[in-house]
Amino acid sequence: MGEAMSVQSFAEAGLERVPEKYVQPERSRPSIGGDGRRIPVVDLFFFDPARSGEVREALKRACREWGAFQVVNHGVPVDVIDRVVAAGEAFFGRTAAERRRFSCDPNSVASEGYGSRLLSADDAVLDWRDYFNHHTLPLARRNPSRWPDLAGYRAAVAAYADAAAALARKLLGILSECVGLAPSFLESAIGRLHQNVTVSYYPPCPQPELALGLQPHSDMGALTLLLQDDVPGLQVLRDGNWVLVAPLAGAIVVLLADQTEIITNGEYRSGVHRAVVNADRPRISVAAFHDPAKSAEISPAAPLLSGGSPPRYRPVRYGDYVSSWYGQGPDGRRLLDALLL
Ligand SMILES: O=C(O)CCC(=O)C(=O)O
Repeated sequence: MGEAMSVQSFAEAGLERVPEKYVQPERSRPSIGGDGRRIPVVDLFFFDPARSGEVREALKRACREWGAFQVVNHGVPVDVIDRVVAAGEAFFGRTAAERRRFSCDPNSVASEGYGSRLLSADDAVLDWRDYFNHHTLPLARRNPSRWPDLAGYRAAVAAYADAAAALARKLLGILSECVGLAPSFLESAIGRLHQNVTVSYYPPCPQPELALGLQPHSDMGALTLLLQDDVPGLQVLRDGNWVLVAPLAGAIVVLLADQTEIITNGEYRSGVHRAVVNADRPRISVAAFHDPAKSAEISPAAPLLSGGSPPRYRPVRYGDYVSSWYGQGPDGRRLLDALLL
């Protein structure tokens, strides 16, 4: 992994203090926040057409107010979820030498494989997290021979990637309708769906009050589906308060990402989130990011614009947006705000 040590190897060495590179400035340190609110849990009723009215109402509210919600009865089989989480546990349960066989290229952003350090800036505070990033869609990007050769691992990641993409497509269809667009609008605006599946591993942290598992950010692409195990850690920002997303067995967290906010001209918000860590138990999450092609030109949907509703965001080529995200990194502001008109 280049010069970077994995966070897991610090944790396994029994460090009593967090190394300086992982200490957040005071203003960014985690708080046991929250104002009693909880992110919405939306029952999708397995997409039963007889329940579509109430599902749409609940989704619309969640997308406008939070940009983040959990879904249940979503149609992704429990064993597909359990197997991908177990695959992550199996990989991070291997020795450091075995994990390092799959190290990603530390000099190329979002490269495939095992890594720890996301940002290129030398002065960035580091996240208390290791990860394994898989390229899963389009299928031409999917090469399971680059993934760990543990029993069942590759099949588990591929099965989850396919199920997550099917759910993401269904959600994009309903979310289009909820904002008054044709069901195919969001997916067509995104173009060929690109998907990465990232398993994050947050080792126990000796000083969890000083570090973050993942710094605050909104996701760059269109829509993220996130699985978390039973260890709490994900927090979503709402009106200046960090709200913990309590793990709910079998549920999937949906995070709207920046391009969806642009296309819906701000009708929907992208969800700002972060991960906090704890001193006692490792935590695993599995994020399936659904993104536009780098060549896609993203702009507010024409049917949503009128004299009284002018565009609120400048158009952007998705590849340029990604480059500036990695160039700048999460710094407490949303990159998206730079496109506001
Ligand atoms: O682990 C989590 O709960 C958050 C993961 C996440 O935000 C990400 O992978 O971008």
